[in-house]
Order: sequence, then structure tokens, then C-alpha cells
Amino acid sequence: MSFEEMWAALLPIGRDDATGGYDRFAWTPPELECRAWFLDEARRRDLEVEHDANGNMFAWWYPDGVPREGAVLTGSHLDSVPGGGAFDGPLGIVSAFAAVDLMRERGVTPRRPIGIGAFAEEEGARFGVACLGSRLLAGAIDPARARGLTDADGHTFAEVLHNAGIDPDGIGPDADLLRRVGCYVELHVEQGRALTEPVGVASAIVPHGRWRFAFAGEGNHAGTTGLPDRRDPMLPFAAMVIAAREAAERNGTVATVGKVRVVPGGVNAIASSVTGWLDARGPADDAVRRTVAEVDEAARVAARPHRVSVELAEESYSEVVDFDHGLRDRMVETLGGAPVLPTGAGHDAGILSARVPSAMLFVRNPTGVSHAPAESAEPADCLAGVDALAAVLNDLAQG
Ligand code: HGY
Ligand code: MN
Ligand code: MN
Ligand code: MN
Repeated sequence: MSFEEMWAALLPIGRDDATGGYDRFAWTPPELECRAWFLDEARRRDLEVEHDANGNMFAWWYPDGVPREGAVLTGSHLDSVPGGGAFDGPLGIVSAFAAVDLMRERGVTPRRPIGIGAFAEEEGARFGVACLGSRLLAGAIDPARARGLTDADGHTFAEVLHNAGIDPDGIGPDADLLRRVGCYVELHVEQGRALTEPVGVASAIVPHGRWRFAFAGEGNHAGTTGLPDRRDPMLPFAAMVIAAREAAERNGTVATVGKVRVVPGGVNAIASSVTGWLDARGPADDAVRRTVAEVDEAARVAARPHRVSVELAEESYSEVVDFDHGLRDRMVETLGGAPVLPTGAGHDAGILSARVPSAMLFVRNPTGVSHAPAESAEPADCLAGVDALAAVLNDLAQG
């Protein structure tokens, strides 16, 4: 299957034809269909499939006579944010299969195994923690905490794993698998519009995290409850949203409140609780931490007069990732020069970089939009990405 054919097969899976967006949440039907697609493509190429204990999938090319160690791993993720674009995640996986095809067409015989990974729940759209699969693999999250994570319907991660045929008690760091990996190179659609060339190389991932603000008040009738008697959690939530923008402007960060859950959510009922999630990112740790602290302070000041309680919980946080310079520079050389740029988006490569030398390739996105249906990459640039990935994998797999 060519790149175009693979892309055409994947594109309709879970697509909302009205918006062009995707809701491919981990272990829901559209993502399971994408998983099946991954396994088909792996088998079509006689790649050896491996399911790790954390819900991640791997397709391995083990050339005859080559020791099963020091593998060059590539890949990305299949899941999406709500209403996500088509490229964030899948482009890295389709490009990986296409790069293996290209290497084989060119008669390349790698001296190291080559792997393609599909990491689970990278967006954290279902269970709230970004890069959950790679965090578990890398030992970057407590397995007991992970088991207890719940989705919007109250299903725990443990239940969902069990229903997927995975033993929830088996999740956790996999030193053996990581020992077999020499390096990890992830190709990803650019999430921004800095690239003026088809392909770029990542230098760093900025510090970023997500925090949950839970506001608890008192549910009551919208029509019969006088203002002095109200304990309306929506009001400090509203203050939090504005404070996020103002704190970001003060601290040179970006802060977003894109998700809110209101209980009970009736037009004619004062909410009993409002939960809002803050995503904050920035050039430096302390600026991000200050942003969150200022939002927290503003929310608490706003909550007090309404006798609303505020609970703040950090769901996930990633410090700055400075990608392996040796690997990065070697890739730039292999490509005969390429733009090197930081990213404000988190990736499995960022998590894995704590355990194995990791790097990223970006494919130009003319709209610069991501996490939305307008996310895009031109076909010619996608093929340039495949070419670049094949060249980088070939170089790294030669010894
Ligand atoms: O949220 C992110 O930055 C990434 O796209 N998961
Ligand atoms: Mn994403
Ligand atoms: Mn991604
Ligand atoms: Mn550096």
C-alpha cells in the first residue's frame, strides 16, 4: 500500500463529515478501527507485531541475522483530541510504514532492527493524562494512579484495559522493551506555521501541563433563588477563564481553558459543581508555574464571596525537553541541512527522551492549525517527510 492508499484508508475512520473533525478516543470504536488498520499494515509488510503491557503497539522489522537490540524506533499515535485534525499522530505512523517500504524498495538492509510504535492515549482526551501509554512505558506515571483514571462516563482506565484484553495489573515501566531501543525518531505534522521548508527537525518541547480546577457550590433553582442565597460555582470558573488569559499575557506563556464540565448542566438550574481544565505552556518552567499560581489565586479570590470551594489538581506536567543534540545534529546532517525549531506541543518523543535518545521531524503545515479540522499538510510535503524519515532511519540503522 502506498502512502496515498494508506492515507485514503485511514482518513474516513471516525471522521465527522459535518465538521471534518475526529473523535478517535483511546479504545473507542474509531480508535480500535485505527488499531486494526495498524495491525493490517504491519502484517502486510511481515513486520513482527508486539503489544506491550500498556496498550502500546509495535511493528518490528527484524532483518535476518541482525541482533534484536539497539533498534531504531519511529511511530507516533492514532488517538485524537475531540474534533481533532487528520494529521496529528497518524501522519507519523503512515509515514513510518511508507518509509519502511521506501527503504526496502531501495534495497536497504538495516544493521539494526527498525520499529514502528503506536502509543496509546497520547492526547489524554479520554483519561485526562497526555502521553499515557508512553508515560507508562517510560515509568513516568504511577501505574496505580493510571489504573484509577476515569473517563467522562466514569469508566476507569483499568476497566477499559481489561475489556481490551489487557491485564490492568500488568501496566508499568518496561525496561526490557526500552533496552531493545537505541533511539526514537517521531515524525509529526507541524503544529504552528514556522516551517518555510517541507521538513524540519525539533530542538525542544517547551514546559507544559494541565491542571483541573473543581468549583463546588450549591445546586438550586435558577428562578426562585435570590442572589444573596446563591453559591454559584460558574462565577469563579468564569473568573478563572479570564485570569488564564491575563496571567499568560503577564508571564509570556499561553494558557487555555478549552474543557469544562458543569453539573447538572440545566439551563434553569444553578450549577452544583463546575470543573474547568487549564492547559498552560511556556518558554520556561517558572513562567508556567507562575501562570498557574496566578490563575489559582484569582479563582480563589473570586470564589470566596460566593462561598464556593476551589480544588486544584495537577493532571500532568512535562518540564522542558531538550532533544538529544547528537541525534538531532546527525539528522540535520543526513538531511543535508534542515530548519531546527522548538515546539509548543507535547509528544511521546518528549516522554521517551528521558529514557532513550529521541528526536522529531516536522512536516510543514500550511494552515499552522492543529487540534482542529483545518490541520493540514500538502501531499508533496508529506512525501518529503517520508523521504526524510527513510533517510534518517537508514542512517541510524547502519550502525
Ligand atoms: O497537547 C499536545 O501538545 C499534544 O498535541 N498532545
Ligand atoms: Mn496533539
Ligand atoms: Mn500528536
Ligand atoms: Mn539544548
